Amino acid sequence: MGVSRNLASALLVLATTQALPTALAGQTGSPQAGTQEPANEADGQVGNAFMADRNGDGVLTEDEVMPGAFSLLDANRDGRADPGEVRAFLGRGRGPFSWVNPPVEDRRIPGVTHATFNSSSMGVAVGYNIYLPPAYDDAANRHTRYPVIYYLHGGRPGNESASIGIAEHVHAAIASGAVRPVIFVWGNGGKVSWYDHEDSQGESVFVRELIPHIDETYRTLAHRGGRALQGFSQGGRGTTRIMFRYPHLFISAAPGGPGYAVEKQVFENDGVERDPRVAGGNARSFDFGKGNDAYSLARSYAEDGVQPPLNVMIWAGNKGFNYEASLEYLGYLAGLGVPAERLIAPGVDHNPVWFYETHGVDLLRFHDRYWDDSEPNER
Ligand SMILES: [Ca+2]
Ligand SMILES: [Ca+2]
Repeated sequence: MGVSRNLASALLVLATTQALPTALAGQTGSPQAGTQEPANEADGQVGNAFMADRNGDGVLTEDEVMPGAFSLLDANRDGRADPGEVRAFLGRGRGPFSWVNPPVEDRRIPGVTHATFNSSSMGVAVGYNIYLPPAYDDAANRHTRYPVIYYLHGGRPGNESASIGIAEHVHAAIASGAVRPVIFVWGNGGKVSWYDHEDSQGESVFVRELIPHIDETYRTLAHRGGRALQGFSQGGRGTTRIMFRYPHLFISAAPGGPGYAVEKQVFENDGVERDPRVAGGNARSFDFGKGNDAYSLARSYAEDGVQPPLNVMIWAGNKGFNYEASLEYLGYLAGLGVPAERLIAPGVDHNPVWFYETHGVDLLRFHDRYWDDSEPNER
């Protein structure tokens, strides 16, 4: 019925546009979220959400809301979203956009530090989170340099703490010796997340300012052979655009659960994205300019014949709502002659933390295979 469908659509908008994907699996959402909201308003929103409870059993199930992303709502993944989980879901990811979002107090993760740098192009401070491997500060390692993986969060607007929860899985993989110690960085993609649009230069600030800042501030392998890119959902779209536009910057790149259906739409609309997740007359358009989409940029990359080629892997849960579009895009890359691996998590939906729980080591091993220490450092 219409109400349920509208609500499911509304929840999906929240999940996919408000930096929520990781927030709902025990991760950090927007630090402003939830806590300042009047209880009666929250109650009202929970009540509205439960209009989707078609069978009236007091819990929401996947068939009632959010196919392909239900784990974002059902935080303990027992197949039932109870009022507490729905309240937590609705309470996250709101508040105005900010370039600086430290993790909220109770979501801080050992080994992760929040910091800022000053964006010279925008004239504002921009936040990031950074994980340094356990022995980074040991005197014996004072001359050791480490590879860096950059992680592009999902959702809009940007929030560098949105996916901070995967840090514990990164740390576990390093501590167990499954992969070589790396530095892991979470950036803030700006208002439109990882794209340049009007006064929010998410892509350019990441490429031209954050990466140089990290290379200047930490003991990185400051060259292509020591730099990898990864991102999820909206950040998977961003990863794809950035890796194909700047293939000389990264040795490996791994877009996760990317919204390739939207990228295809942008491709077919000469660079204009009309956000299909917002119903009615409120759909917002973004004009990125012709050629600024994952399809056009892949074709340009293929035509340029970049050598050595970028190492690409697309990762996704096969229950995620972007899964089919990811398969279609893999087919498109194959048609272009662009090699790309795939890492598919069976039974996992649109949730990067869940993916990391089951396949994070494999994802990190993908990057681990390609590190190349032989190039000179640029800084
Ligand atoms: Ca129900
Ligand atoms: Ca539950």
